[in-house]
Amino acid sequence: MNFFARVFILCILSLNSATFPDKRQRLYTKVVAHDGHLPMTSDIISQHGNVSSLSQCGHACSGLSGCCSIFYNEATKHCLTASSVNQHGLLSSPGYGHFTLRGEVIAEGVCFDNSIYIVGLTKEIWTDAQNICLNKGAKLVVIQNEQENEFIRSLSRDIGETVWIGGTDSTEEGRWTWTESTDAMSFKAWGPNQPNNYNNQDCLSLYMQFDFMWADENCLTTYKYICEKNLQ
Ligand SMILES: [Ca+2]
Ligand SMILES: [Ca+2]
Repeated sequence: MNFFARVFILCILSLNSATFPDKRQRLYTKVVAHDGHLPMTSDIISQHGNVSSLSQCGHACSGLSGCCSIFYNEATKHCLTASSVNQHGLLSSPGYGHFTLRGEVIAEGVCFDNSIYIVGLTKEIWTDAQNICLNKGAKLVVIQNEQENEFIRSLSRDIGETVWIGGTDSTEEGRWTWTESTDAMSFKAWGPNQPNNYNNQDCLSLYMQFDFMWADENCLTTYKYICEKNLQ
């Protein structure tokens, strides 16, 4: 192959890599229940006209801090980027499809209330699960209220087995904290007769046999786990 042919091929290759920059680009899943509606103004991050495709609209979201949802109108080519959008407070506006982030290709994740939840599908002891989350820029889930607890329970039902979340009483027996804080937990959702510290259990799980109510478990048991990454 002569020199000019090589230069030509190199140019084509670099053009391709510019057009398709990253295999880790985000995946979007259509939110059927929200079709034909727009988010409240306070949830909108940016608006774009003349956006040629859904994936271009998704591209606008990928670079934006806090972006978790896109609204795209095929007919008008209008694209809205938004934070996580829950069902309430949507304005009716025909023609728009609502799509929500499902995380990056390497990790299945779902958005809820300004966090991305990433499911760890390997079974790990609690500290290893936490370290894997930290390496993704996340942490084991911190559950702050009933709504988040119900969301994480439904995610766990999809996983179908007990999962680790981010609570522990390893520092002081019976005093449960989230790993990011030394404060005692305020919201709790223990299963029946839990925590019982059976054979010194210091790590928090959503326990399948209790329909994913909370149970203390031995930290060296291996379970799947859920990481949480805050979007704000
Ligand atoms: Ca304990
Ligand atoms: Ca227990």
